[in-house]
Amino acid sequence: MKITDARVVVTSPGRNYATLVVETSDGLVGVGDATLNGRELAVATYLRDHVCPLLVGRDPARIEDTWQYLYKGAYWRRGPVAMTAIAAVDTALWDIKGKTAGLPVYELLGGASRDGVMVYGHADGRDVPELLDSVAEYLQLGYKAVRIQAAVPGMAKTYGVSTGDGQVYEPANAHLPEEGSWESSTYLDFAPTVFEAVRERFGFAVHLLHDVHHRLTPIEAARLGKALEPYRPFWIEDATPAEDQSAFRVIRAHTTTPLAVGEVLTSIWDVQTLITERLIDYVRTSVAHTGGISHLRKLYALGELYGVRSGAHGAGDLSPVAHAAALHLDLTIPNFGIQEYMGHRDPAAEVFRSSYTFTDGYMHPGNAPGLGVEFDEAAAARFPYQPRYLPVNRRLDGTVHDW
Ligand code: CS2
Ligand code: MG
Repeated sequence: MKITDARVVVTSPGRNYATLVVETSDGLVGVGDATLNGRELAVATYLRDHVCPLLVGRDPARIEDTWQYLYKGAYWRRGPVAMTAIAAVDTALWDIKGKTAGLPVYELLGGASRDGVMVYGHADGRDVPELLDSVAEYLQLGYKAVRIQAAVPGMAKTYGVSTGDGQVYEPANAHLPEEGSWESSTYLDFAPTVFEAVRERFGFAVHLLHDVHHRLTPIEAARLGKALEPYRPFWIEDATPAEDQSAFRVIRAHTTTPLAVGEVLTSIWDVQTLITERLIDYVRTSVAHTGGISHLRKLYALGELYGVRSGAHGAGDLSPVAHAAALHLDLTIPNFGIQEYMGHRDPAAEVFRSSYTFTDGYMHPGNAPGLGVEFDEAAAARFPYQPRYLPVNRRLDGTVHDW
């Protein structure tokens, strides 16, 4: 069997997605998510101009060889654009391999290690009462774990708080980057009160997660971790910018609150210190941005050696193809922790027809051969790309800050 065509489809059903479609001489089609929020066209170009021409004629069954060929053959290593492009190819080839074998991808990865994948949803509120109502909705749906984000009093906008349009929160919603404002001291005083209110209303049975979104200094993050200990968070995420791996030594020295990091990191080398020094408890790298199934399973295997569990990124800007691939991996690895599941804005389901299921707080990828996601190119053509950027954040004095 040979690859006969490889093409990138950029579409915008509810938000922009880039999808790689790989066709073979046996008539099989594999898909991979190539979406990088706010930089979708960069990955599309990397694939169209520098990768797809190299795929035609290759044996799609040689997944690892293709991964090494694309990674080492580029000479320039790592980074979100290249690793998202390689991830799209890798995922599409695993999809094809599953279809060739007539098996769901998880069976090719060693079979199920659990019956379902525990997921967490995104509860949010423009104030604490609205957040409490949002948490109640997720518990009603059967979620065992909920991320909690509330608007910080006095801040014009806060990350993670939807506008209340009833759709999945999408931060890349402007033709040019919107500018946000931020003050850590206000947030540091407010965050513990949010946890206190949620625990008071719902008790300790529900897992509570929180995303700091890269905004604190290491010692501020240590202070937050310590302040939240009485409320037993499942994790605080991205407490300080992830690329400063040694900064987590400072946080670790002050608090037992579990730490999750990794959604902006894109290779095993970028988390090597975090994992081998046990500086984190959950690694958030995603199948869509970390070189695909082949590379992420190696990263998880490293984590297994050091007691670090998976907590994969699963925001709405990772397409249903990426979510399906994540669930196949999540179902099999021994050190699974939790999977983010934000869902997707309408009308994404008109373009991506997925077979994964949600039941009482757990998900399953389904047993369709391959990934179990059908990509409808005719439907995709109805939703042309729209230039969209993530916000840029500034401190109150105007200094650019982490968003
Ligand atoms: C967030 C993401 O889900 C999360 O943990 O950090 O929603 C992130 O803001 C987006 O993926 C950025 O595109
Ligand atoms: Mg995050």
